[in-house]
Amino acid sequence: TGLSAMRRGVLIVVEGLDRAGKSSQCEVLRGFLSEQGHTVKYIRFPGIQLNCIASMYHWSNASIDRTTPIGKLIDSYLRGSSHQDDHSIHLLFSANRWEVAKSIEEDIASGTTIIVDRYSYSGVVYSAAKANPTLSLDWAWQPEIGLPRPDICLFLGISPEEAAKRGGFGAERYENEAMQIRVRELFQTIFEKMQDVAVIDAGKSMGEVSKEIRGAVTGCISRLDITSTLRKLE
Ligand code: Z5A
Ligand code: MG
Repeated sequence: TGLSAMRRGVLIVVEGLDRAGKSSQCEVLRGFLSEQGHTVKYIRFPGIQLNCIASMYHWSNASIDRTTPIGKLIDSYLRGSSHQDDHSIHLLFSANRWEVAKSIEEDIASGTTIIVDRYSYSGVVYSAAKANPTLSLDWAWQPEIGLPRPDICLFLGISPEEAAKRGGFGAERYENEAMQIRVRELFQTIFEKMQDVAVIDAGKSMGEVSKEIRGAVTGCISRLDITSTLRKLE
């Protein structure tokens, strides 16, 4: 009836270590949820934002592979083509989320489920892993406060040995062993304190990992109060 509450979308974040299979699993999850009848969008941080950003910038569907101006700065930093102060690049990563925060909220409210590939948790962990004395986890979290809070965060954990089997380090700035060791420890630190996180053993086969993710997401959706509004990070 017209009185029945509209079903809001679900905000699902996929986080984890390098080469844990986040992007691959986002794609599988997107297929699964679509088959279940959900309207689903995929977005990733940093960089290429599909649809939501494209419409904000009045891009046609043909040009959705463009990045935002901030996305481009981040991309050039990660590839090593430009230098940024640690704090400055941190704030740009955060700004990259803020520039789509509103459209995420609108999509969720109007019934679209969004799968997000990396989010604020990568944001604070990679910055704090630089061991810059004036860039603590606490400092790094501040600009994230007020962003849409995920209904569930899937954390894909993988051992260094399993990750190595999936190819060596790439050429990007953070793809080195010292950085990855600190990233691993810091993810552990923040997830121990966090609510609504499902820790997934991503060292298993694609099929096994997808199955665990489906279980966690299905559980989250069944518990979700569909008349509620999206919460905010605090
Ligand atoms: N960063 C930051 O500093 N601050 C921020 O706020 C944010 C990010 C948001 C770029 O991220 C960098 O940005 C990242 C953090 C920093 N730095 N690092 N390092 P990105 O998300 O663009 O990174 P990526 O290029 O997507 O790599 P990735 O995330 O590490 O990969 P993945 O998405 O987890 O994995 P995948 O691409 O799905 O799979 C990797 C390979 O493994 C591929 O060949 C798959 O076929 C294979 N694979 C996947 N799953 C399996 C299983 N189960 N078995 C066997 N093989 C598998
Ligand atoms: Mg990825």
